[in-house]
Amino acid sequence: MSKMTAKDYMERENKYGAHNYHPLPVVLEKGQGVYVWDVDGKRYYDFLSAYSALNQGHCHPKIVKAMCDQAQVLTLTSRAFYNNALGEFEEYVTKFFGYDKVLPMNSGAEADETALKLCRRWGYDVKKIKEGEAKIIVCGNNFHGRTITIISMSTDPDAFSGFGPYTPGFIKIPYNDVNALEKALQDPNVAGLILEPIQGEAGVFVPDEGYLKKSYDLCKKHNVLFIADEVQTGIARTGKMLACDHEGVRPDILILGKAISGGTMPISCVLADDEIMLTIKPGEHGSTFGGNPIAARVGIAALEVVKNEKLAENAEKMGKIFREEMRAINSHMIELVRGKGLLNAVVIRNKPGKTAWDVCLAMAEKGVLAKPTHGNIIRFAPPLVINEEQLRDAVSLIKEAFKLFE
Ligand code: IF1
Repeated sequence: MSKMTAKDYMERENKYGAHNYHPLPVVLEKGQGVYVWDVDGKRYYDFLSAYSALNQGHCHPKIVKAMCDQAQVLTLTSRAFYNNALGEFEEYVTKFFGYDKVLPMNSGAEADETALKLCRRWGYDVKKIKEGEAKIIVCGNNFHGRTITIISMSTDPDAFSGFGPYTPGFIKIPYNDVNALEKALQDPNVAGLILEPIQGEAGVFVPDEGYLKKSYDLCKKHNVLFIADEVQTGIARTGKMLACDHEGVRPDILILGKAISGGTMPISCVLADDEIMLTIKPGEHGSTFGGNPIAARVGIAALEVVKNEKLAENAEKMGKIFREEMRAINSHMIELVRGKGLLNAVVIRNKPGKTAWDVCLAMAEKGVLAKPTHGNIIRFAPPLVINEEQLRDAVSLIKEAFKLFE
């Protein structure tokens, strides 16, 4: 049997796998730290980090060890019984972020759904909204996952078209618009506001300074829960442990996913204080794998790495260098560079044959992996363990790629 080529791998996926993605034509087989290698042995800088799930870098030894050690002993009990690992994670993560309790799930979407259920239940039990009338305010250009209820919140036809009928109970307002929020909050049936502190999928859209704090204060004024989806912006990605930390905002419900596992397995969770968390009673919510022993050990290890390796500080420092270097590129293709910490994006002036996709193909050729969103925006999000030498080397390769279009 001759060695499979990259083309063979891609054709096999195309034949047997659903076509719900359009990947870059790169077939990876190994990852370590900031690097990945394809099946032909070519090395790349990973500047996507699986959409910020790999903040600690590929295959971090401490996290992989925690995973492998626990996998030899006890992988899953379900929540029908206690086990000796979950409580340790629950204590660690609630103290790490400063909340009374945590509800562990698996995917980010599941954590968002959990937050929506908690918000509605709090609305009925605590705010005394009439049963079935609770509303949740969402922001235009949001991305919170792919379930039917979550796409019911979406304003992106690519996300919701052809999947109706939709879940009711959402009020859509423009992002980064405090006046629109104030107006929507006049409705006494509003139970919560859910938003991303920086809109990732929208193309790393950073709201005005003070937007989060003003939104939080308005929610408190109207007895409405402020729910932060930090699945992508959390775990040190934006230069602080949480993106909300940039404005000193403490969400009533905090949603985490992706890098809370260091990109090893699906781990997500929702954090809240007792008044909110205890509105869900035994048997009213759950998941087979939510909070499993491997996830418990991996979650602790992944957060310890973030703290011990000071990844938030590094993201802040490296992000500043990255934006400075990218803004210095004198290319007619670059409209603007924006971001916070190591969550950045470059907006491209697409022209035929000179689109964001073409740039990503050229960067892959040079040894840097990134992918466009919304056609003309390239998101750059390397693992937060990247050092200055690696960052500057990657930037020089990115510059070479842009030069090809001059
Ligand atoms: C895809 C996007 C990013 C998220 C926020 C919840 C979730 C996500 C803020 C759901 C997930 C992923 C999903 C993945 C690509 C990626 C993505 F382009 F889709 F929108 F990152 F921007 N909240 N984002 O970003 O978490 O259920 O995936 O674990 O669906 O293509 P999940």
